[in-house]
Amino acid sequence: MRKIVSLFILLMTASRLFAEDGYRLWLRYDKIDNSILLQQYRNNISSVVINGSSPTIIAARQELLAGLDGLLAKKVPEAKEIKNNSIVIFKKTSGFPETIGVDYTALGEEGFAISTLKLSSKGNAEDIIAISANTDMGVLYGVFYFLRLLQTHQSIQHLSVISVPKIQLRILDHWDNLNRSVERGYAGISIWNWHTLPDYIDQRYIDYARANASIGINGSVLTNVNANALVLTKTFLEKVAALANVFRPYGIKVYLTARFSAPVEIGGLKTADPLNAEVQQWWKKKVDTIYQYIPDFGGFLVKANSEGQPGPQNYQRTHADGANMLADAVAPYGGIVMWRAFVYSNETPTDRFKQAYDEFKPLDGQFRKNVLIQVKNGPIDFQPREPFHPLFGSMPQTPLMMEFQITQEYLGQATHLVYEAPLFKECIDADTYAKGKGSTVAKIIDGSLDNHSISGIAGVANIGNERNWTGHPFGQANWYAFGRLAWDHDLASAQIADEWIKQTFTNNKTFVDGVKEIMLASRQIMVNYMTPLGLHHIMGTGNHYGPAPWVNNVGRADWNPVYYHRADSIGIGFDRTSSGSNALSQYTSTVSGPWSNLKTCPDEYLLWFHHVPWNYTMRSGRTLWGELCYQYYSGVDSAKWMQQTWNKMEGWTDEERFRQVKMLLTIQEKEAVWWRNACLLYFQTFSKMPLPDGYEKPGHTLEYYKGLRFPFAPGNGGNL
Ligand code: BDP
Repeated sequence: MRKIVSLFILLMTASRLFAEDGYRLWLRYDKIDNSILLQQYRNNISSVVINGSSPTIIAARQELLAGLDGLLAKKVPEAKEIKNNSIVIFKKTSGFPETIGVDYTALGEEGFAISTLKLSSKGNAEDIIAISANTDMGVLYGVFYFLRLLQTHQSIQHLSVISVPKIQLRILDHWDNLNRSVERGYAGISIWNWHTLPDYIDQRYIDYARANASIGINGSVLTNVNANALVLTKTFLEKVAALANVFRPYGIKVYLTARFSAPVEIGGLKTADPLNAEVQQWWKKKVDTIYQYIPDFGGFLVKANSEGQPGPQNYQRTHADGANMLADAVAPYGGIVMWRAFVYSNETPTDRFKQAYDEFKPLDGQFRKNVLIQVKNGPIDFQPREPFHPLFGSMPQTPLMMEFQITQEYLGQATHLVYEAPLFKECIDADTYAKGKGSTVAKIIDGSLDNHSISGIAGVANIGNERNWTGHPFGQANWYAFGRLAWDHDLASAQIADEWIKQTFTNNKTFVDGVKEIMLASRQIMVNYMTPLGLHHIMGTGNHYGPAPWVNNVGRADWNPVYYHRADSIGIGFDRTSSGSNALSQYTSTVSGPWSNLKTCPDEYLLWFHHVPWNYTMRSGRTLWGELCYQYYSGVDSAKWMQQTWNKMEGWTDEERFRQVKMLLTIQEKEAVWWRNACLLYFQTFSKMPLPDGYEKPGHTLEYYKGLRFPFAPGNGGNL
């Protein structure tokens, strides 16, 4: 009996060890569970021939062999000689025997080609699959692409793939502090263990690099934009160098945030004035030191004169003065400066919406060639829905870099399933009309509209040290989608979801279809139960968790939800037309025209731009109040639908993640109800109109919702 019990315990432990804990992300490489396909793949892949021995090629080799080993459940031998059904990976210049009909000039530095070929150099025609590129990195990207084909059960016959990234700098911004707290992090603490670096190399650093390379991310800003100058000291640079060494073979450059006052704080100078010669000299020397540690250091990301951060304006200098000083310091090494446009000043009484544009547009043309201005997707702050930022299209002489937020600061944090690709796409596809029709945000950030030689996109990471990296298992999809869109902004949200589900869970059609439906609907569902019709920034102050539209007592006006919704006895919404703040004038007239007119403004942006009477008749025929109620209630109904749809997935995927998601969807539904009730009860104090008939009554009073407190809510600045 005892034997049986211990055998049982042993089996249980073994199954625990192999339980799906989400750590492997979308790189699981489990055996193909379709026997016909498995046989085909096995027939088509008999050996692997690898040309080259650089660290990147070694990484590609390891990935390919491990991937095939898992997916085909057999050891694919590595061979020196090309044979029938070999997979051959090589760099163009590596002396591969034949030209293979690929136009290598089109592939650039990072692109790759995957081609099925008949190789006839040795008499017999041999069928092979060639993964080739101009660079080792291109080869590695090609290997990941090839493995994705297998993981998503695609055919590998007659391959003729050419893939080249549309944007050059594809970067994750970590808002990680040196004490390992993460500003707006909901997945544990920072993955950078500064204390044990540089000697202890956590396997996670390597897997982080693999995951990023698999989706084409090629840069990582390691530290919070609310920067700590200490990271620029030798003690930390040594640690940064250790991470850079891990990332290098995977094509990922390291960047740091530069605290503008560093010359004073760690350099002992009296000023950080960017026009002061000593300050300039200090930064030059600092940069020399950084490059001694990290020869391929990417450059700096800077938040200056925003939310209390120091900057050039402390010395009556402009953002251009500040950015250019740093740009001059990194230029000799090929480094860049990403200078953030997320600035708004307490003293400026104008609408916060307008401030970044007012500040930066006049500086167009004044930045050095190696400066990119990093602009958030919308004018306020990563809301569930924002119109595109008016700076896009307004600074033709300056490369503008996109800043998206992957971490769900305002999107239900790590307990809500919200697939962000539709949010990213909505902004990328928006037409600015800067140079007439077709001047999309995509063409601005990829540099093609104004012929810029550098281009970039950044996503604020949602990664922490939780076993599954992102807290919510579906947070991984947002990391994945960001990378895929950074590589190719033309990809559709549905395709990205499809790929991700198949690699992360299963290729089973019932599961893929059901889950894809949930994912694609999830962003709009969240908008409906949180901030329908263009409401924005009505989340709890500080932690941004849950609804708090009533808050009106925070020090500065534009940190109060009441500043944004402006509800009163007449109506609700922020008048940004010419009779209000006139923020709309920052867009081209083709864009602002329809948005300025209450009749033509799309419902989803309505309260972004108009103060609308409660009894205004909407397109639906309902009053504004009725429509608001309708949207909040349908948001909750849809959250319930998400739960029901997920419940049908039981059995199609592993028990562990099924249960996790099920519990999280329960929280999401509960919080959707909370959002709906709290917001409608509060807005009702202005509208004085009843809930339409047939709607379930709120379970609590407004006072109850106002009284809720969340003392240790995660991701609140430096909170651990
Ligand atoms: C806001 C966050 C704040 C960040 C800031 C920024 O609430 O924690 O520091 O953006 O982007 O979204 O600088």
